[in-house]
Amino acid sequence: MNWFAARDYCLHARADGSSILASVRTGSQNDFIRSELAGVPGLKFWIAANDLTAEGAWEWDIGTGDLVVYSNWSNSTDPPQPDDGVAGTGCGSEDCAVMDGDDVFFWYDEDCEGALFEPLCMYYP
Ligand SMILES: [Ca+2]
Ligand SMILES: [Ca+2]
Repeated sequence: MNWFAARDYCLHARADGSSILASVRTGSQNDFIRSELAGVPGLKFWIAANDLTAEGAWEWDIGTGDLVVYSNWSNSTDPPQPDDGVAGTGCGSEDCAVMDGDDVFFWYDEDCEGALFEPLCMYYP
């Protein structure tokens, strides 16, 4: 599903509304998720980070100003992420973040509407 569908999916994943598309705010949270996802290499998972409101201003939900402070973008590709798709097909911007199982779950920006990945939901009590 695309990022918008993943966001909606997670919002409705629990009847009591206690679920959202995952935000990853600390290195320890990131490490925990990476260890949990280690069994499914090759898949990509949408997380909540996006720069839909203003290019380059990454936030944890659209238009909230809840800015991404901790991040774990991939440096192993040329150019480093996020690249807004500059090195890709050139057919659109990349404004939503995935944890990429092809690169040990480093973060990449991808096309929010055109790219189809798995939702990574976060539950809280
Ligand atoms: Ca972007
Ligand atoms: Ca990218």
